[in-house]
Amino acid sequence: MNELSGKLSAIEAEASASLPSVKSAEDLKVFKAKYLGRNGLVTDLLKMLGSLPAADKPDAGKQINQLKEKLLSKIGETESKLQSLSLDEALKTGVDITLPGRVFSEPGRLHPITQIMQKVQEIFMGLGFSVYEGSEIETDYYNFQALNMPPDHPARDMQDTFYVCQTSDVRRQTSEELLLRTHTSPVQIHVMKKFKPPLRMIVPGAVYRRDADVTHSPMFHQVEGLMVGDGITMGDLKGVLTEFLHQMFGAKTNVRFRPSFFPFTEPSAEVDIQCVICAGKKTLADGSPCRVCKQTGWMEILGSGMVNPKVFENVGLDPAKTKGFAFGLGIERVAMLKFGISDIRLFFENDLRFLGQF
Ligand code: FA5
Repeated sequence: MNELSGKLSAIEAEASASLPSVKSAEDLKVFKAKYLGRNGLVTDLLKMLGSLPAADKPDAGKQINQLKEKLLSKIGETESKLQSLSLDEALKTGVDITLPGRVFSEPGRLHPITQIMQKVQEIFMGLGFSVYEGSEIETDYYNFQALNMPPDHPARDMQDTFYVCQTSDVRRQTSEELLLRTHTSPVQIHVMKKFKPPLRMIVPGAVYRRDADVTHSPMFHQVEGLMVGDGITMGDLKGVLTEFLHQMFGAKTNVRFRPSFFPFTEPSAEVDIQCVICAGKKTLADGSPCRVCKQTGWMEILGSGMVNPKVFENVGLDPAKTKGFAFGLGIERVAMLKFGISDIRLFFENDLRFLGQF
């Protein structure tokens, strides 16, 4: 037993003497292995326990384990010291703790179509227009008939329609076609049936048509406009729409009104602004033809006209006394021109590299 006590004291003294030379994690690993590793000095003593007389075993085991505990505690202390030293060292040699933390998620933002929709509403609200909303599923009556497009009217072909189903009203013994609205104009009818003039309103919303190419999408957004009251003329229509387009695209933007046809307005005009992709030159800088304006130098942006007297009759207003103008604006077209986008499909592909630019 005396011999064991001597050995333990010698090991402890040697370990205490060599600890100050432990300067790194690697040194500490070597130190630990020397005393407590599989063939370490303390481990060897524990292995020898079995060969001692039974009476000596408990005391010997106790002494060896006490030394083991002491060494483990010294190793733990040294480990924490080394960690704080290495942090101090790193701070001295170039870690800038004032740098902001790493940002792992990009902030969200509004879709470009939503941004343009909001801007359009802001401009018209500034001109005294109120905002109304309508249903995306409509009856044939509101989408076509009340707007002066009876079932066999050829103008229906201009808006190739997605039909939903037939609805039947058992009490009245009628059935009616339901469809995805092809334009926001049916909301004009709902509003004029419900509220008396004077009216100054816009209707933003999604509309649907069987249409698909670089400037046409099967689902797109329109903003309908309606101004009804005493003595409203085509001059008011031109004034309001020109003011809107100048606020949207800049005061110097060229705007043109072209005679057109819509069954629900008479006379009617389509409104174009100069193509911003080719700046009205019809070809791009590399000489290739401008696909967006189809080499016309202009881009159609909205349809408009004086409300057809037949529409006033359909909503129970006297066409002799009531005058007004209406318009329908394509939001994707405005966004394409405003941001210089040549393919409408980019808005709906949800590619974050594209959307992140707005
Ligand atoms: C209409 O939808 C009429 N309701 C507009 C109107 C309202 C005229 C009130 C007179 C009075 P049009 O089919 O031209 O008209 O469509 C209006 C605008 O929607 C177009 O100028 C165009 O900018 C946009 N547009 C039409 N079809 C598509 C499509 N498939 N994809 C994207 N934009 C479209």
